[in-house]
Amino acid sequence: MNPSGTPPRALVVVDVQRDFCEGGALPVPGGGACATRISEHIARARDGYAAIVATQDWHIDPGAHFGDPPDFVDSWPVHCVAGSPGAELHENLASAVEIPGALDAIFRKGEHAAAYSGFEGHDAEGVGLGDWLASRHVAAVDVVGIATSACVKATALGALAQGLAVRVLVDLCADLADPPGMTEVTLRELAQRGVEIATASPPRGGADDLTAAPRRAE
Ligand code: VGL
Repeated sequence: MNPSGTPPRALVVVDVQRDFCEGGALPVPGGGACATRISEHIARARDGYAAIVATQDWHIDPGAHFGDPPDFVDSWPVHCVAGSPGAELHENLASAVEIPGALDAIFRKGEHAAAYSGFEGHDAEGVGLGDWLASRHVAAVDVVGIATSACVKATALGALAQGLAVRVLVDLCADLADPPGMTEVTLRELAQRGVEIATASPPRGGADDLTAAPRRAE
């Protein structure tokens, strides 16, 4: 617990990389705007987090994860090649993470096989995300980023498996466009499995879907 009595919470920013945004190799609609909203959230809410970390897809030779042709389920176009411009964090996020101390660590994953969950990643010293958070007594995480139905979902489930309390802030996520309706199915599944679906900004109301219903994350 921290002095305010709430468990230490980390923000986990998943795969906000140029290849997953407009103009990239595997673009997700709204990826660039998602990066901007995450930057704004970091600027506004940084003091409320015990740590802020990011993950990066970082492929060297991920085998069947790269498909020719890809099926967009288990195989994908070549993306996030280690060290390439497309693997860099998106520039709309970079404006926030360049603030000294804004980002506490980066966890890279997927060098030699598909790795959707950030909990399969490791920092520059080889420490995994789960151990890193545990050593800082983090008990809860907010998961945001790209793509909701792929790496955000896997990272949220990975966090649950670590025994963490998990929120997904849906207004700070972007999802693959196909198949239509996938985001809602994903959010329902996550909610059923114990993930809190919330928003960083106050919901505007009106719609009756999951994305309008969640409470604001304090
Ligand atoms: C992702 C598809 C393939 C993601 C990564 O970051 O969500 N999606 N590789």
